[in-house]
Amino acid sequence: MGYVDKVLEGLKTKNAHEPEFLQAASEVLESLRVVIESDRKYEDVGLLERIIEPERVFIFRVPWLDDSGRVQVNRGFRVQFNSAIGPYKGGLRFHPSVNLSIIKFLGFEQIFKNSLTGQPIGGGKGGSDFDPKGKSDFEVMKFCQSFMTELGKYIGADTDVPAGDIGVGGREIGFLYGQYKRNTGLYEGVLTGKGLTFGGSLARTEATGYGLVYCAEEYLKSIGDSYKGKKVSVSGSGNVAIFATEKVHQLGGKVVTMTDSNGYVYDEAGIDLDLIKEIKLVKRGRLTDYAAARKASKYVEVGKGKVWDVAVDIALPCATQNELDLADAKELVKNGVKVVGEGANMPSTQEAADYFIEKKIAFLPGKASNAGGVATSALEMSQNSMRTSWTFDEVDRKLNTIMVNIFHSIDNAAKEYGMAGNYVAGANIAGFKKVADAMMAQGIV
Ligand code: NDP
Ligand code: 2IT
Repeated sequence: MGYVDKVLEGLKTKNAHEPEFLQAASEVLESLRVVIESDRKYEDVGLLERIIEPERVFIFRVPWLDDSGRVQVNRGFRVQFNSAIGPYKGGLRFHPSVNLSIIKFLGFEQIFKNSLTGQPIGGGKGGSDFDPKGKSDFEVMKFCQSFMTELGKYIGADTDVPAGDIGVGGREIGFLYGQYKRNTGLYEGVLTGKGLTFGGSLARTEATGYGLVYCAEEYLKSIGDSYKGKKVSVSGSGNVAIFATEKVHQLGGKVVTMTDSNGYVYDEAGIDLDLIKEIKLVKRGRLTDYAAARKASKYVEVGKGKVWDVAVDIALPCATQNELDLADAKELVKNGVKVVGEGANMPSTQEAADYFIEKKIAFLPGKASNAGGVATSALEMSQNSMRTSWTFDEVDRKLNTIMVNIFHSIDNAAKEYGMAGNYVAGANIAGFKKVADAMMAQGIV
């Protein structure tokens, strides 16, 4: 049995109860086969066994008082996965579905994503099964304070720097930052995605969505094409979805869909961004509110059809893991999709991703195409360390350059290993090599 198969077998036995982590780790190991099996040096130092094991995992109790004075208890997580190339870096997710498997899959993906950005950041992720939906601002604050009182023991500007993810935006980062400062007395860049008045970077809010669109734009340029006149579907209606839509519109394309966990809207004239921002970012409302305000749009409830049934040139899944399965991929391809760019983390199932690649669709995997968010977080860390702040245009230009470089590094890695156009393999290989080199140079740790 080859080295990769041996490690895969151990992975499955040890993590049988962690399906999302198994999915993410198996995909990476499978596509590293060509690299690993051509050189014994990785096996000699047990590199794969080490890279699939987090350096450290924290699981903790988060007690807080709700508005009626009742005690609520949630579970908190932080996975410090890999610090070979820099301090742990990765978001916090607050969603009722959060468990160890989901945080480990996200932390594992983050190692390779962060490596692809070209910046000195290791991989980590955290979060809680707390659901911010339907909670008052005070409840969210009390939860965040309790969460940080525990998490704060394990993080720091030079050790582990969390940020946002699903359910964690500017409001939550503000509360978390306030409590960290209060508990430690340190005014340091321990979180990214901070408010602009206390160390946040311009363009961090927009960065993941913009970066996704820049990455796909570079692919389009490579075939002499652009967004002009393209019809685009977006899923999700949160941070990533909104700013991906904004950038597509700026570049001449038209986004016609958005989703939330209750359904999707189809707006033939193009999503009205001012309206969606007002509903989602200000009122914390639902897409049903959008449909009610835009009579010309169509609303389809969950269970009565999927957003991937809509015929488009480009699809940008920006909601959550495994939201696009093989049947959806077949429908998209049948209807003529040419590019699929993942804004979310692992939104396509393995079967869907394989199908896109088989059908020669330009499939840009999340760990490359959504790396603009964390890359701009690293730019925020740099600005904090230098005690300076760059203009929006400066940060946006750097983000654009990073995404262009990411596209070419995954494209080149795929070509180098005889898999031209397979950006999944390209991203895994290019991301892995830098981390593996650093781990080997640092000895068996
Ligand atoms: P938000 O919380 O801002 O938005 C999430 C959106 O996805 C909402 O519209 C939400 O709908 C929908 N959604 C979430 N979970 C589910 C679910 N289980 N089923 C159906 N819909 C769901 O999060 P972000 O926009 O920040 O994150 C979206 C994705 O992008 C995630 O996969 C995240 O990991 C990834 N990502 C985020 C980055 C960032 O910088 N924020 C960076 C890189 C990747 P509803 O309101 O109904 O829950
Ligand atoms: O998945 C991701 O890359 C994020 N949620 C952003 C992480 C970060 O540290 O900015």
